Amino acid sequence: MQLGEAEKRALREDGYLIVPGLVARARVDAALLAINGSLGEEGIAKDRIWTLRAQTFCPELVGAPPILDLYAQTALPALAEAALGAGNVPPPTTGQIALRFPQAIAEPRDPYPHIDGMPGPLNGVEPQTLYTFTALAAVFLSDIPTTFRGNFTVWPGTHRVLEAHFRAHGTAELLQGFPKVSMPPPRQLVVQAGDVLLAHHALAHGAAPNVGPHVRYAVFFRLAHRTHDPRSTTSLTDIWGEWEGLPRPRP
Ligand SMILES: O=C(O)CCC(=O)C(=O)O
Repeated sequence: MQLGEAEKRALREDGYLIVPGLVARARVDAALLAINGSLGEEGIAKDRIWTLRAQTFCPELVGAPPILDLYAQTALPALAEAALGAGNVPPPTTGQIALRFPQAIAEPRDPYPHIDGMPGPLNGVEPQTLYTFTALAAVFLSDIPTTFRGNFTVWPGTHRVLEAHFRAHGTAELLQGFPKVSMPPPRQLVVQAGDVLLAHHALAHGAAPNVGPHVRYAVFFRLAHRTHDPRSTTSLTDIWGEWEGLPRPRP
């Protein structure tokens, strides 16, 4: 697979790309069957709901074929390698099952931004450490036709804003929270089941509240270039170093 100029531009400038319909309906349904089957069998422990939300629902499924096949048996590896370079993307061994349940909120607001791997009380990242990777890939399992339906929400271009900030101030601030930088308006992504997102790890994002009638289903894969060290912050201060499929922007 080759990225077209518009796709390269979207990744470079906005920090993300959506590929409509990359995953076939049968694979979406196989994943939904596994997830809904697990919810029916295992239920959700009420006292763990915020941890499951921060980490993954249905933890027993994260390495199971219906989840991993959303990556391995689709064109996602080809897409990832088109962006990060051929042979550079070890297949993920787990996929995060991200469900966003409906909430009765009268005046829903945009979510707060974050980048993954900042330490938090529930997300499994140890205090005083950062966990970095290269690219976030999402497979959407639900149609999200409008805003405030648990939409994956991005702040376009913030991977570049953050790179400039981290170059000037270092990355240690991330141990305390998301840096105060100038942010563009958020964009709640409207997608269909089977659409795929590929985003830079340093792109600010969040999950919008879901005030619709249906659960929002998605699976996230965290992809690291084969040379990536998850404890290194180089990929935050040199955001294109691991994206070998994209020409480096001119300084
Ligand atoms: O569920 C979503 O749409 C966003 C999830 C998220 O922000 C994350 O897992 O880091």
